[in-house]
Formats: sequence, C-alpha cells, structure tokens
Amino acid sequence: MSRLHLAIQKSGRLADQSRELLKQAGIKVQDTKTGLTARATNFPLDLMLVRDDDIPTFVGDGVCELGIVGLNVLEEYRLGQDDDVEIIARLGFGSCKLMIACHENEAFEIASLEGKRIATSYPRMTRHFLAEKGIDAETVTMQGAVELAPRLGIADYVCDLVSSGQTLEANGLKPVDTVLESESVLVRTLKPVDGAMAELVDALKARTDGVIATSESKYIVLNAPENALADITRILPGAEAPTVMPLLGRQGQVAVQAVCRESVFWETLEELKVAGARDILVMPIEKMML
Ligand code: PRT
Ligand code: ZN
Repeated sequence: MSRLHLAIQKSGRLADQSRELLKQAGIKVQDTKTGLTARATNFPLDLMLVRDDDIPTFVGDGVCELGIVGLNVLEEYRLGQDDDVEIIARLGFGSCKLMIACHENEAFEIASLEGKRIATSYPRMTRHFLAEKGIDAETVTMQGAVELAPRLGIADYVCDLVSSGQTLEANGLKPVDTVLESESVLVRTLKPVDGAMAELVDALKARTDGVIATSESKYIVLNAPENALADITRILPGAEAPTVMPLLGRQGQVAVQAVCRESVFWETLEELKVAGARDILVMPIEKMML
C-alpha cells in the first residue's frame, strides 16, 4: 500500500508546530531510531525530518510528495528554477517578514539603496526586489548573523527576517521596506504521482484544512429581536448563512446560530449587544470537515 512522504523541519522554529498540526489532524507519529524519519501509526504517512532549506528540493524532486516550509525559504528556492513545487495551504504559523533594514538614524528612501551593498541570506529575493524597484545594488550573501554586517563594514544595509524587530533594534538597525510577508505553507510536488498517492495527498490536505478552519472558527449562539437580524448578521465575523429559529413564547424574538470563520473579539460581542443581541455564547469548534 502507498505511503505519503511529508518533509518537515527536524528542529527549529517550525518543527514543533508542524508536528502539532499533524496531531490536531488526528495523526499519531512515532520517531525512528535514526532521528531522520518518523512514521505515522494511524495514517499511511512517513515524515522526513530535514533542514528547512532542503524541504523545497525534497518536494521538487518528488522524494516527498508534501512538505511544510516557510514561504521565505520556498520563494528563494523557486526564483532559482522551474516550477516543481506548488503551495496548497497557508498554515498561519511561523509568520515573519523579509525586510530591508538600515541604520536606526538614517532618513531612508528606496533610492538610498542605489550602488550600495546589502547583506542577506536571501540573495535571489533581494535581487528580485531591487530589480522590480529599478535599483542597481550589490547583494552580499551571508548564512547567518546578517544583522552584524553593517557594523562589521561588510554591507551598508541588510535584508533579513523580522518578527518582533528586537534583533534589528539591538544592532542599531530599523526595518524600512518589506520584501516578503511570510508564514509556513503546505506544499506538494508537481512531479506526477499515481492515483492512490493523489488520493492520500487530498485526504491529508482535507484534514489540515479542517484543522486550520477549526482554529480560526467559533460557534456563536445568541437571542435577538427579529428586526435586528440584518444588523446582527452584518456584525458576525465571517458567518455566511446563520440558522435562525423562533423562540417559544417570545413573539418577535429569534435564536441565531452561526459558525464564524474569523476571530470573535470582545468588541464584536459589544457591537452585537448594542444591535439588540442577548445571551451571547461563543464556543470553540473541535473538528470541522469542509
Ligand atoms: O536548521 P534549519 O536550517 O532547519 O533551521 P534555520 O535555523 O534555518 O531556521 P529557523 O528554525 O530559525 O527558522 C525556520 C523558519 O521560521 C524560517 O525560515 C521562517 O519561515 C520562520 N521564522 C519566523 C523565522 C523567524 N520568525 C525569525 N524571527 N526565522 C528566523 N527568524 C530570525 C531572524 O532571521 C532574525 O535573526 O529571528 C531573528 C529576528 O527575530 P526578531 O523577533 O528579533 O525580529
Ligand atoms: Zn535553514
């Protein structure tokens, strides 16, 4: 029987959440002794535990049908060659931005980059960004500690990943322009796979889609006057067609139930109350099959 191969980061920022996604999808994983692979015990799936930089190559070559990788790593890979990997889901974790940064006191404008040196671990994306802006500048490729480059005199600017911004700040730098907004993505190979394998890919994707939808969704129940329904459905975040039922013995009052596909904040509840809603319940959803 066919088994799917999924490449995930062995250790690092995406490793735990990649495994958590599988766990949420009901897939139990057992590590092997080598530490290079792991095996699902209740789904036909083998994991390849690798460095994140190698994941696009594994998937592109078809060694793994699927992979979980940062969009930043994927896009850098894709700029170097023909399309052989396709994004099939955005996973919402590992968010960060690839940004140009300059000295904290500089009055930066994009033309400042002209003729300068930019240190980065993402030379293809940086050059692509510069070309789109019509800037002629040089990239200096570094594998790590990019933020030290200006201080060491290796480069004038950096193009690096930023999440909280603390690393840049600690090095006297500030982010000034965004090259890419990144998050982790589920990718599949564009190499042909047989029918049984294609079905497994679809089955795993359906489960991960369910996990993502569930984590973003809430089930809302409330009571309201019937004439407030238009306002209430407008306020409910990402709810398509709420269920509306009459309330026994309460003329003109209805119960509304809806799946909200976006975050439900306290502000939303306050707005609902102003619109006439009462007895508002917000409940987590455990599983969802779309
Ligand atoms: O060993 P392996 O090659 O697999 O791992 P790695 O060391 O190359 O990558 P890792 O584990 O550090 O990151 C994996 C992925 O996490 C990246 O490719 C991104 O998609 C994502 N990610 C999210 C980040 C960050 N946030 C992040 N902040 N990757 C790196 N950083 C670094 C950044 O390079 C900078 O040095 O964190 C520093 C900045 O953080 P702040 O919070 O100070 O701005
Ligand atoms: Zn890496």
